[in-house]
Amino acid sequence: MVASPAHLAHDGLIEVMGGRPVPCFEKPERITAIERALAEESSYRLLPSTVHGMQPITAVHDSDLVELLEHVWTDAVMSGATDGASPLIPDTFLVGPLAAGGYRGAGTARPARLGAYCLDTATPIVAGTYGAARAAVDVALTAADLVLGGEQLAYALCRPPGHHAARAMYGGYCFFNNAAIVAEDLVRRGAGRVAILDIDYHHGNGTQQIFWERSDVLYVSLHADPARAFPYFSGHADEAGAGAGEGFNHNIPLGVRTGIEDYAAALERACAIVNEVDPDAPLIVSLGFDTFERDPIADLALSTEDYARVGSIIASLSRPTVLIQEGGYAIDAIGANALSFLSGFGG
Ligand code: Q9C
Ligand code: ZN
Repeated sequence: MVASPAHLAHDGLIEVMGGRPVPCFEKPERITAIERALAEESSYRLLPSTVHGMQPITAVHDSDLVELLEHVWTDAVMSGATDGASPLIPDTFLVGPLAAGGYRGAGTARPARLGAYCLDTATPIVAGTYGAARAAVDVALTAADLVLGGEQLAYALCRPPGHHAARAMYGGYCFFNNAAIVAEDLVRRGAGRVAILDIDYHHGNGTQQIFWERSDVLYVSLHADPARAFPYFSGHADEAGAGAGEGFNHNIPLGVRTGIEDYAAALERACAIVNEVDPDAPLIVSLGFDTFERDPIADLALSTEDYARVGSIIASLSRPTVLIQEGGYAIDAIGANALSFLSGFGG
């Protein structure tokens, strides 16, 4: 497993949920809990990340988004847009006719310009956010390096998560799309067919958007039906990709309280799609534990023991695999859930 302590400084204080400020669900303890659980099992090695630079990020994300995230906090402190303690959460969003012609708020002060790039009110920015997001990308790319170097499995303890981040949009607790960045990097290193299997509770709208017109990166996702669940506006079963990418995007929406039997059947379907494409690069798994029965912001019904079955189904693909941590907010169980998944995987 690969981790970086840089995520500890992304401690966002509050998110706005249903009109109310609440303590962030996406907090540092998520990753420290997994690290602690895995450290108790001598079979798992914890490795530091190595620096991979900016190029893999700008290969996926609009440089305006990257530049905005890099400088917005310092700008906000200097201009008084934050008192230095309150996080940045935009209050004015660029939508509809205002967004016509590709206008993205050029000329508007950076803290306000966040509203042209942000999906929701749940993704606060503080002093350590940019550094944490950069480090999460390094963690993911380091795990990919390990698998390319011959490991059958590597687990990237990314935080912040990534799959809601699109080419020019952040949100859903995500800033840079760690899984998409690994996928694109694999293509640039020569892969012809890459597959991303997304088993977070939420649809990975960002990953879908980034590869929507691409036939060289398959995206297959199991998630709560967007008719009831965030991110609401994508993840329906009929979204199949466009142009060359048509047929390389697969969404499998799940009903309320889906348990392991139905979940396993859906996952087998997803795995069959991966096998049809037969990737020539490591499999990328966007791994969320917010499918857990007691997750505080979700409504599926997997138990700790069920994750062993989930791990074993994915392991039966017999492909070198990079696990990229996405969501999972039941802090008291996330370590046990990760251990259960890994034991089922046989890693
Ligand atoms: N009313 C990930 O799991 N808030 N992101 C939902 C619903 C945002 C989840 C609010 C949830 C983001 C990586
Ligand atoms: Zn999620």
